[in-house]
Parts: sequence; structure tokens; C-alpha cells
Amino acid sequence: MTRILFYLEDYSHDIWRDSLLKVAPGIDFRSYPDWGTPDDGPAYAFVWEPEPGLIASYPNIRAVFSLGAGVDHLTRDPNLPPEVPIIRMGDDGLKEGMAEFVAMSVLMHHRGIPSMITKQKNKDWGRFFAKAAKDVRVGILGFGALGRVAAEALTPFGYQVAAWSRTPKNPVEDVTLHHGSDRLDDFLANTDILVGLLPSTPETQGLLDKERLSLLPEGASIINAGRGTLIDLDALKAHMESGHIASATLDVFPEEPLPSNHPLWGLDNLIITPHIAAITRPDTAAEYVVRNIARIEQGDAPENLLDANRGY
Ligand code: NDP
Ligand code: OXD
Repeated sequence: MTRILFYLEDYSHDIWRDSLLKVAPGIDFRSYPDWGTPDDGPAYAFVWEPEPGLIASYPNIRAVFSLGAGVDHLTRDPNLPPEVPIIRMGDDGLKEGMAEFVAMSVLMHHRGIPSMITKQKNKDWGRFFAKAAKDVRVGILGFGALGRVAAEALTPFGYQVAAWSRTPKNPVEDVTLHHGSDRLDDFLANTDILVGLLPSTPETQGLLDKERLSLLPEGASIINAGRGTLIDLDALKAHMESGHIASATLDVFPEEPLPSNHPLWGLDNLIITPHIAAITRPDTAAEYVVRNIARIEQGDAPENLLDANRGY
């Protein structure tokens, strides 16, 4: 019988158990801390932010399914056994959620909504006349599973959509593609609304520093829904206070929750969301996990296997 060892704090485990049992009624679902003993038999872990050392203490774990697309919540564990495969989440619910979040956020920044929220506090009727969408350049950093669905959600509005990735991609209709670190500065200089959908790796950490942020055109906006380590937040704050960056939406932060005394909380024209851009949905994730356990058991590679060298 397939055993799943589930770990998620502050959220009902029953929903996850029910979703998994609906897809595979025979599953032995074990909710943390009732994981049993490591000699109980082979198991798959399905976890979000497990306690450091927990995975290593269950040598019967054959593979770890990350409850999210990001795996930094796992790889920061110094005791994570390197030989255990890690599978990143890639369910359809996550993609739909990110497409909605990016479309909503780009529209809000294009139409000046963050500045209107700020003005409303001061009973200020100041009007904002937005450019036509066809004149707005949206640049997506990261053109993986989520960058692609974000681009697809934006092109119907008529935005000029461009995307940047590490390696070249096949052409995509209505999206201008760039790749490689030597294209980044030019990419930023030609982006009015920047969307961050990059994983956290040594190469992406601090990528948007003071100098890179200054390459964005005057009045640009930033949406970050990848990882908080991408942006130097002090530099972003300075650029927003000077007006160089007009508005931003941040869904992810280097430290989460964002500490209550953090200066960003009080910044005008900044929308803060608590890492909810795309939430893994139990029904679609259950299908994804069961499908990939079957692949592993048949000797096939699972979808979205973490490449430890790349870090995503
Ligand atoms: P993918 O692995 O499918 O895509 C990652 C993309 O980033 C790829 O296009 C990759 O390029 C690109 N990339 C990575 N490193 C670099 C680099 N150094 N330079 C240029 N491009 C780079 O990931 P997903 O699209 O599924 O997810 C992206 C991230 O979104 C996740 O890692 C996670 O951190 C975050 N996330 C946030 C959520 C939220 O709610 N806020 C929810 C889900 C995910 P290439 O294709 O060439 O390798
Ligand atoms: C993430 C997620 O990786 O929520 O951030 O999936």
C-alpha cells in the first residue's frame, strides 16, 4: 500500500487526506506527527517547510514531494539526504492561480490602482490616465511553468509581453524571448511592468539590486511572486520613495511573515500580499502526486524533478 507522510503546519490535514484518498482510495495517509517508525516500510513524503532533520530521520522515504513549486523550504535543511529525489509541485491549480495573480496585478499597476489606494487615504480625487495596453511593456523574469502561464494570461489584453530565462526557448506567439545574464540589463531598460517569477538560487539572489532597479524606466512598476531574495528591499524602498519606481506588489519576502516593524509596511503605492499568489490546491495536487508516485514505481522519471545543480 502506498504510504504518504504529510507535513504542513497551520492548515487542515483532513482536506489533503480526503483529496488524496479520493484519487487513490488505498493510500495510507499519515499526518505529522503520526508518521510511524522509519522501519514501517517505504513511504513518500509530501511536505511544506518540514522541521530540519525530519526527512533524514525517515530513511524509508523514497522521494519527497514539495507542496509548493519552490524547494528552498527543503534545501535549506543541512541534513536533507542528497540521494532522495525531490519533486516540485506543478499542478494545474498552481498555474491557474499564478495566471490570475499576475493578470490582476499587471492590470492594477497599469491602471494606477496602488496610487489610487494611497490617494483615497487622503481623500484625493487626483485622476490617473493609463496608457493603452498595447503601449505597456511587461517583462517577465523566468519563463518556466509559471512564467509561461503568466504570459498567456497577459497577451489577450494586448500588452507587449517579453520574458527572460536562463536558456533559450522555442518561439512563443506574441511573447518576445530573451535569455542569459548579458541580456538582463537591456531587458530591464525596456520594461514598464516587471514580473518576478524566478526561483531562489545563488544566481537570482540579489539580482535586482540598486543599480539594476535603476535601469527600469522612470515610473516603472514591479510585481514579485517568485522569491523574495530576488530584490534588494532597501534599494526598492529608496527607488519608490524617489518616485523612480511608481508602484509595486510583493507577494514573497526574504523573511516570511514580513516582520511587523519592517519599513515596507508603511510604504505608499506598495501592495503586500502574504505569499498567496498561487496556492497549491488539494484536488489538483492530489492527482499530481498520485500520478507521479505511479511514474516512480514504474521506473519512469517524475515530472518536475529537482535538478540539484540548477537549484530548481
Ligand atoms: P520553473 O522551474 O518551471 O521555471 C523557472 C524559470 O526561471 C525558468 O524559465 C528558468 O530558466 C528561469 N531561471 C532560473 N534561474 C535563472 C537565471 N539565473 N537567469 C535567468 N532565468 C533563470 O519554475 P516555476 O515557473 O514553476 O516557478 C518559479 C518560482 O515561482 C518557484 O521556484 C517558486 O519560487 C515561485 N513560486 C511562488 C509562488 C507564490 O505563491 N508566490 C507559488 C509557486 C511558485 P530556464 O528555463 O532557462 O532554466
Ligand atoms: C511556492 C508555492 O513555491 O507556494 O511558493 O508553491
